[in-house]
Amino acid sequence: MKRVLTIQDISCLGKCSLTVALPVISALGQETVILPTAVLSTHTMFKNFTCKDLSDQIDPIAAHWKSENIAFDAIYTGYLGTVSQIEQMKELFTTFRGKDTIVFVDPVMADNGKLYPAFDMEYVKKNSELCAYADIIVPNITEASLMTGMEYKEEYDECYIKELLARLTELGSKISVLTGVSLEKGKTGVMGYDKEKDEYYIYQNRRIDASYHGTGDLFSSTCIGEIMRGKNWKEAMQIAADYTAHTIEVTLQNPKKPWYGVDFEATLPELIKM
Ligand code: PXL
Repeated sequence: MKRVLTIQDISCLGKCSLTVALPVISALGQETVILPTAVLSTHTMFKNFTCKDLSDQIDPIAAHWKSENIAFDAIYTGYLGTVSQIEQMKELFTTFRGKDTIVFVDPVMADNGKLYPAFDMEYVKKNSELCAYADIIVPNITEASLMTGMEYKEEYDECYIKELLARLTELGSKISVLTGVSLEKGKTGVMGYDKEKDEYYIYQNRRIDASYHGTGDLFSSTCIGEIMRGKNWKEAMQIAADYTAHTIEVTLQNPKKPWYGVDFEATLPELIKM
């Protein structure tokens, strides 16, 4: 069993960030250590959510783990709240990165051409700095265009995606993966680039016309869980893309489907067998 540290917020209700990462990575058979960065009543797509910042807990928790000689096979960061928390992540990566530790950064901050509430261009700049510390980054097209300064497009071709990947790679990670890439009508998926091998990977599956919060977190958690189960990054991306699409489809069949997140609880048993 591998040990994964995942660092993101707890949205008490909302099916995203830690309430997805912990069950998914655990279900994939890996020890999942959590470091909550904030506690919110819900994710930020609800109105009037509460938020308690936990930045002051990060350094003492990390110091305690260090004193216990705790090591991690992977460190996976998702939604973080502030610029100074990103600075804390850089330090934490440096402290806990062993020879074989995989650092996986999902620079969660934007979608559909727009930054999430509470984030600004300074936050974007910090997130692009954090990508330099990563082995694998998994931004969506909005996040990638913000971090690289390239124009955000809803209609594009493979050339545009390759250019985005090239510019993302310049930020410094070994493998850059763009999510939500639609290269054929009716399809969507991922395209990645491995700098060391100079190798591209495209995976497209069926496109489902529904947009749900937390699906990026479901994708990333599945990826890191599968990598820990021994899959290479390309196999992991494919499984994660298929699993996320399938979970959206299952959610759409639920007559009481919640608007705020997907029913991954219903599909987890299938993931385990995948
Ligand atoms: O799923 C990403 C996410 C995580 N955490 C919080 C969010 C969001 C997206 O909006 O608001 C608090």
